[in-house]
Amino acid sequence: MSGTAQDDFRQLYGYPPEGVWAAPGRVNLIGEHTDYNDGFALPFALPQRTEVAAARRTDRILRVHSAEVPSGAVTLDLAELDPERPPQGAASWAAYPAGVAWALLDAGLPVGGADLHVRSDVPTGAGLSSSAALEVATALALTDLYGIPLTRTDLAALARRAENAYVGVPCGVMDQTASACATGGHALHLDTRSLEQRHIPFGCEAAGLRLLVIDTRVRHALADGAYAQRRTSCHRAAEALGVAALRDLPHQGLEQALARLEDPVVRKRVRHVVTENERVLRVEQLLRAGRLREAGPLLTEGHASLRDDYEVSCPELDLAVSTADAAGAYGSRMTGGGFGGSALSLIDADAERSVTRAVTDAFRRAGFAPPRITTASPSPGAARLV
Ligand code: GAF
Repeated sequence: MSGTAQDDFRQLYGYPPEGVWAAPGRVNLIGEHTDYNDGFALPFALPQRTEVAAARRTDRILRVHSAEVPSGAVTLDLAELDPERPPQGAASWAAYPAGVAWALLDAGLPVGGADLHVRSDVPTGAGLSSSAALEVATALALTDLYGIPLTRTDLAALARRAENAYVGVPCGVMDQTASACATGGHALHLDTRSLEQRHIPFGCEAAGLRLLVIDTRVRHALADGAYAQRRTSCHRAAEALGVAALRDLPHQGLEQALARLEDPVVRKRVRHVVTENERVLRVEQLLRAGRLREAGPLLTEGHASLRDDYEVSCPELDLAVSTADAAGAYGSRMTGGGFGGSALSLIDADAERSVTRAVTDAFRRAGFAPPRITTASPSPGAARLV
């Protein structure tokens, strides 16, 4: 299959889809591991996206097929969707669309059967939110098909619920919100407590800048315990400090708060979250003032905090960041959950080739697999295409 999502749907199911919906992956400019602490994040949508061609069925069957998975369509009965028994093995990818259908039904929304065909150019496991793109595109398709009016913010919350409760990944709401709500040419300032959003103009190209996305090709899996551990230790620290969430610790009183924590590791985790929230606010101000280059050092500072205090980086991410910075980037950092995945780097437009070469050479010298380096510009969020 190599036509459009519409053509592929028709070929696969023998009739045309009713529409095609798309949702992008994201890069988080700054604000990492803050979203499950009620904090701030500043993601933007990637041009890479997941498309879902879909049509209603008259029964209660959900058939899902992915161009990226060779093992064929997965057929599920809506009445039997059970978070205790998500699809397994070769069909495990189907837990994302199935989880969305389950979350809609669990919220009492009148979704029925559907045939879905998925195709995507968002790299998986690269820290660029391929899961959220699939969830949000599916949620948009099903709610549109069945005339269910949801705000984008509610759609994102529902997609996150699918991931938490059905897929079993304890993520925050940043990725789904970026995919559902971002707008082209803007970064999305997200307050993950109030869910308030501000669209901040982020015109790199007009400023003569580029954002490199350096996929280290070290694959991460958020379901692995380390993400959940970080989350738990943040929640315990908030409890010990008598606040609802680490978001409530003011940056100014940080040292006093840290002094009240016995465990030096927990102290580091808390320091990351509190300083990262502050960095988001400072980067937002710089973006608003059109002082994009000055945001660079805050990106690199954020990386150091993720590496040393939050301990979610890896040698490949550290090498990408230090090499890009040494080759003239204004600043660089890992993006997403970490333990692999991608870094981003803010560079002058005319430094694209030299920084790309420097990072590629450094990876070769270190014996790492070649990184995949692309540029990203802030792109539109989810939409119906056809
Ligand atoms: C992953 C999660 F899915 C997000 O919710 C967020 O916590 C991020 O890691 C770290 O900032 O992408």
